[in-house]
Amino acid sequence: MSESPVVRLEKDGDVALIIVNYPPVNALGPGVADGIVDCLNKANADPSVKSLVLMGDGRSFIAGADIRGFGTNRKRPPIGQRTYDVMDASPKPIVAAIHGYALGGGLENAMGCHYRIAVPSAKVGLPEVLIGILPGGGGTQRLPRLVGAQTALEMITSGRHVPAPEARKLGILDEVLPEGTDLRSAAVAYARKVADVRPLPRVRDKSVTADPAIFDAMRKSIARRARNQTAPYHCIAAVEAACTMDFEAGIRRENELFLELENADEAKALRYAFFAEREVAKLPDLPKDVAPYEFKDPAVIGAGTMGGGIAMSFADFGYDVKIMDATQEALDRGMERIKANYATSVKRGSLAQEEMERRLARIHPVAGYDDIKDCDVVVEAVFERMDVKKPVFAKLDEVMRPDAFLFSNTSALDMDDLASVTKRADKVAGTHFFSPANVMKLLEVVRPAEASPQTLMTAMALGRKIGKISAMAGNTDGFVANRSRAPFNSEMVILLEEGCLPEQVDKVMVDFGYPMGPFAVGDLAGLDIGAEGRKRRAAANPNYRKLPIADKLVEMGRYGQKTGAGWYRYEKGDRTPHPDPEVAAIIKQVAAEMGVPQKDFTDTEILQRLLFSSVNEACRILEEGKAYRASDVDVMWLHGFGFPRYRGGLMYWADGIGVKNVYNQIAAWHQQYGERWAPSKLLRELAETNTPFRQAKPAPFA
Ligand code: T1G
Repeated sequence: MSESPVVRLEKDGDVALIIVNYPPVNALGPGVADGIVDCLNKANADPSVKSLVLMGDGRSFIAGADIRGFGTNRKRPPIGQRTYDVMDASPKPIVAAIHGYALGGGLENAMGCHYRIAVPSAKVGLPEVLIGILPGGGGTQRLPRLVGAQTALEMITSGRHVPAPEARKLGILDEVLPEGTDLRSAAVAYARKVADVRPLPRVRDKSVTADPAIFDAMRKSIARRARNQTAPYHCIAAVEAACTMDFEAGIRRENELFLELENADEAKALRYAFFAEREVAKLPDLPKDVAPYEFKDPAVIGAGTMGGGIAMSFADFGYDVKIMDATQEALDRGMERIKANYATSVKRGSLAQEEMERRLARIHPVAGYDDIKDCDVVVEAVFERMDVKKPVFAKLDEVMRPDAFLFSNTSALDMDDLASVTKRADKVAGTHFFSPANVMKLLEVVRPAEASPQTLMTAMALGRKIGKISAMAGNTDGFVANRSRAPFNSEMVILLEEGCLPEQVDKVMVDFGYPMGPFAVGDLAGLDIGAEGRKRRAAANPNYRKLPIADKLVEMGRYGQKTGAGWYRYEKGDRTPHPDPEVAAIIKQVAAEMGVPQKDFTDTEILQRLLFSSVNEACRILEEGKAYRASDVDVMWLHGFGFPRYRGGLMYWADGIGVKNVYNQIAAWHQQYGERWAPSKLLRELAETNTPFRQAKPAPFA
C-alpha cells in the first residue's frame, strides 16, 4: 500500500483506508493534502476497492490547514486539483470517520466525502474567522448545502465548535456512533454498507436558497463584535454566493474572498494571537520531567464577588468545589450572588436551566476550615489586604493536608510575604483571576521565590482545566498584567488634567476596538477599588504621581455605577454612561488648582499616551525577568483587559508602529513630562538595534 510519512493507505478487504498521521492534531501540514490525493487516486485505480474511509491517527481527525503555512509562499494547489475536487470526482464512495476534531479544512475534507460519521465526543466546525480568514476549501459552499444558509452563517461567522450529536441533528453528520464503538471497524462496515449506493451523495449536488434578507440581518447582528474587521463580512459574502451562484462560481468567489484576507493585517494579528496563546503555556526554565498534580477536590475561601466567580469556574468545568467565608451571613450572601449570576445566564439563554442546576449542585458552601481540611487545593479570595490574608494563610497551612496547594487570588500583594507565614512555601503560588472570574479567561499565575516547579505547573494546569488561559507572572507589585496596565490607568487621568474629557478618551479607545472605554470600565469596577491601591502606593513611594481628579471623585462618593455616578452619570437602573457636566467642572477646577496648561489632543496622541506608557512598563517587566516573553504580555492584555484581538496584543501592536518610533515618542514625552516617561533600558536597547518587541530577550525569570 502507498506509504507517505504523513498519510498512509491501508486495506480492509474491499475497503481502502486513507489515514492521516501528522501529529499533534493532523493539521494539513506539508505533504498531507498531496498524500490524501495520492491515496485517493490509488484507491480509485484499484479494482478490488469498492469504497473508501478517510480518518486520522492519534487524537483527532483533521484540525484544518496548517496555520503556520499562512502568510508564507506555500504552494496552494489550484482549484480542480485540491483534495475536495478529487473527492468530488471519485467514482467510489468515501466515508469520513471523525474523532477528536474536524475543523476548518478538516471539516471541508469531510464534506468533500460522500458520508460523514463520528464518535459522540467529536467536534466539527469552521473556525477560520477566528484567525481572520474564511473557510477557503469549499466550506462556505458545502456547509450551507448541508445545514441551510442561516445555520451556516452562524457557524461560519462564530467559528464555534459543534459537538457531534448537534452536528448530526443539523445534517452535517450521517451518523453518530454509539459510545465506545471502535471508529475504524464501524467506518469500514459503513463504507461496505454504502459501497453500491448510487448516485453518490455529493454535497456539491445539493442546492441551497435563502431569503436575501438574512445576509444583511447577519451583517447587522455581528456589527458589534466584528467592528473594524473584514473576515466576518467576507464570510457572509461567501455564504451569500453559495445561495446565489452555481457551485463552481461560488467556489471561485470563495477563493477570491479568501485571497483578500490571508495576508491582511487582521489575519496576521489573529494568527499571532493564536500561537501566542499556545506559547504562554510553555515554561522553559522548569524541568520537563515534573508533571502538574492532578487536583480533584478544590476549595475556595472567601465568598465575595471574586471567590464566588472562582467557585463558579470550578463548577462550570465539572469540579465539586467547597466554598467558605468568615461568617454564615457572608457565605449566604455569596451563594445568593452565585445563584443570581447563573440565573442571569439562564435568562439570557446562554445556559440551560438543568445545566445551571448541575453546576449549582457542585458548589458546596461549608461552615469552616474543618470542612476543607481534606481538599487538595485551595484558592484564597478574601479581602485584598495583607493583614487579612496572612492569618487566613497561616490557618490554611495549619489545617490543610500536608500536600495541599495554597493559592491566592491576590491582584498585587507580595506572594513571598504571604508564603512566609506558612511552613509550605514550596506549595504556595498566586492564581490571580480577573473579574468577573467566571467569565474572564486570563489566569495570572504568580511565582513566589520558593514555589516548587510542581506547584507552578499545578497552578498553570488548574487554569487550563477550568477553561482559563494561564500565564506566568513574576512576584512584583501588580505582577505583570496590572503592573503593565498601571501607567495606562495614570495617564488616562493625567490627560484630563491637560484638557481631555473622559468621553473623549473612551471614544478613542472604543474606536480602537475596546468593547468599553477605560473610564466606563472604571465606573463598572468601582472607583473606590483603585483608590485603595493608589493610597498604598503613595504611602510606599513619596514620588508616586498622585491623581487628584480621581481622588476627588472618590472623596465625593462618586464610585461609579454602584453609586449612580462616577466619571459618568447613570440614570436609575440604567448602566448607560452619560457625560456629566459636574465632572467636567471638577476636572477644570482641579486642573486650574494644579496650574496645568490646557491643550487639544488628537486621537492618536490620546491612544499613544495610554498604550505607549504600558509598552514601556512591559519592557521594564521583561528586563527584570518577571515575564517569559513579550507575547505573554499580549496574551494577558487580550484576555485580561479586552485588548482588540485583531490587533494581536499590546506589544504586537507596538511593533506595527515600530520600536524606534515608540522609543522616540517616549523619549520626547520624557523631556516634556519628566521621570514617569523615562524610556526603559530594554526599550532603548531594542530601538538601538531595531529589534521588534516580539523578539526581545527577557532576563531569566526572577
Ligand atoms: N495549524 C498548525 N498548528 C496547529 C493547528 C493548525 N491548524 N492547530 C493546532 N496546532 C498546534 C498548536 O499550535 C499546538 O502546537 C498543538 O498543535 C496543540 O494545539 C483551508 C484555511 C484543534 C481545537 O483553526 O483550534 O483550515 O504549542 O494546544 O488545546 O478552509 O489546536 O504544541 O507547538 O491548541 O487540544 C482551521 C486550530 C485552520 C484549528 C486542539 N483550523 N486549532 O486544541 O491543542 S485554517 C483551526 C485549534 C483552515 C481551510 C482553512 C486547536 C484544537 P504546540 P492546542 P488543543
